[in-house]
Amino acid sequence: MEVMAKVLISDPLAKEGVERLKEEDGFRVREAPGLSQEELIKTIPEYDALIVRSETRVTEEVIRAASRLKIIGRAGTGLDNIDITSATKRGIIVMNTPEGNTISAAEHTISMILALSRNIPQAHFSLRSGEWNRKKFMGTEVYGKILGIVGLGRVGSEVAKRAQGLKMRIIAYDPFISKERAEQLGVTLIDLEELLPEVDYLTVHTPLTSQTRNLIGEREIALMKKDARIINCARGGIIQEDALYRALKENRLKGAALDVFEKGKPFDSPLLKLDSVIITPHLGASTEEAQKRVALDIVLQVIDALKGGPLRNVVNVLTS
Ligand code: 9EZ
Repeated sequence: MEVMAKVLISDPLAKEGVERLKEEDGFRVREAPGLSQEELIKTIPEYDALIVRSETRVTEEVIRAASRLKIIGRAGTGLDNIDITSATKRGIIVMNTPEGNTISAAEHTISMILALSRNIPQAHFSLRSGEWNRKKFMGTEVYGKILGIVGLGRVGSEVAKRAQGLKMRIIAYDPFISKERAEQLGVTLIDLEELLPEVDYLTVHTPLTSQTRNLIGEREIALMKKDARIINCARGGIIQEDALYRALKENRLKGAALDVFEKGKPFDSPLLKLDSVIITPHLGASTEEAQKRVALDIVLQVIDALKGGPLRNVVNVLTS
């Protein structure tokens, strides 16, 4: 059969997705992880679709060169590496896979809540260095504690269900969620300013938008209890790092667990030097199951779109 569509996969993609794409009649697939920007610009004119994860930088220059490109598919959620505005101007559809990561993100959040409560990373490295210090790492139970969830969408609601299994009490702030939905989940909806003084743990699960950037800043932290802990496994920048650092430094918060940072990689952040902070390098979606799921999801979405079928999880609004 003649080639109807050429698809470039420019980041490592789980084989479940790649194989499904190669099985598709009339599709020619090239896997080229680690292309330089220059190589990408040179080769992109051949392709009808581009599939990426988080590494490939789909810049304005790439998009300008992409004369046949109809679709950019992101296996995963974050879109920081794609110039959506440029794609939209050229009429290129950008889609992601917001569902496949959900369970992994929720599980990572629960892991962070427990690791923070029991000082697991700190104790691990203490024992490794030859100390046997049981007093220093005295923890707290999560049983009966209040978990505040800001953003009760896909991930936030899965966190709520799991935290209920740990017998935590859950309150949430989300201006876009109905009372009925919250009630269904056994969660009490409450305004942010009323939530903050109540919580023992605060976890955020919103997208990063102009409304959610710095949503938790100096003023909000000041409303919290001094022994409260903060978790961000969602998007860097929802919690203002400066304000968080100052609060931890001055013992106005008990601890923080971060999987995401204001500036991608946090090597210069003073937060890294605080014993009350535990960190992971954006591992929320880094599970075999999530990577298989998002690879297959994006491939099926791109196949449908190229065949003129349904468009799913499009993130840009194309006008005429
Ligand atoms: C904002 C949000 C949730 C929220 C959720 C979604 C665009 N957006 N914003 C503030 N989907 C909680 C607090």
